Amino acid sequence: MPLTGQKLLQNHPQAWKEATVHPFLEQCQLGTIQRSQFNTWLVQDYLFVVEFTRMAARLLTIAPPSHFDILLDGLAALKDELNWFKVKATERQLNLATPPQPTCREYCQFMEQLATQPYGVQAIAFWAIELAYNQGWQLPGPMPEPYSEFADRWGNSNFTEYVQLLQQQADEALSMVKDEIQQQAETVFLRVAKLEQAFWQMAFSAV
Ligand code: HMH
Repeated sequence: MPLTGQKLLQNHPQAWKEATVHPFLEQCQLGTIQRSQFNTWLVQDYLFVVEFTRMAARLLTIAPPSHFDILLDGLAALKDELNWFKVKATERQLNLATPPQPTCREYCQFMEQLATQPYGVQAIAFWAIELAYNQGWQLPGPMPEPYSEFADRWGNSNFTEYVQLLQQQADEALSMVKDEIQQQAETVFLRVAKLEQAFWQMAFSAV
């Protein structure tokens, strides 16, 4: 039986819950998150998305042409997202030329070293990273201003559909690889879950 995205979620419900359910998101929904916490998340996530965009570009270089449509949609969405982050940072008078915090740096280094992995492993990581935000921003339920815009960016139905298509592509890639590569995909999935949890915690701990 080949490994699939669904199987990974079934195998690791606790790790995935910790990646997607966090007081940071719950307090956005309650409207009680502090400015410094939210702003820290915003700046660090911009830095993250810059590196995530490079990861998306690398994925394209090894993907089969039949996967280009979805990946190019993803890259176009990232172009829009990076510009949107700049607008949000300006509104909040935040400096995006801020050094990454250790957790952000660790996540970015993880994405960089994924380049050494086969396509199926990179595709699973890419899907898991997008799914984490898709579910994380949706799970608390409708968010009040000014957070609804953020929740909607990753929680909207088009994004949900995009993440499902990424899952299909990752599943397809994994269906053709040896057990050993499937093992690597599972390891990478768990690493994404841990790093997602740590990223929320980093922002939540900001003073
Ligand atoms: C930390 N994970 C993190 N930031 C994001 N923007 C996403 C996932 C989704 O792209």
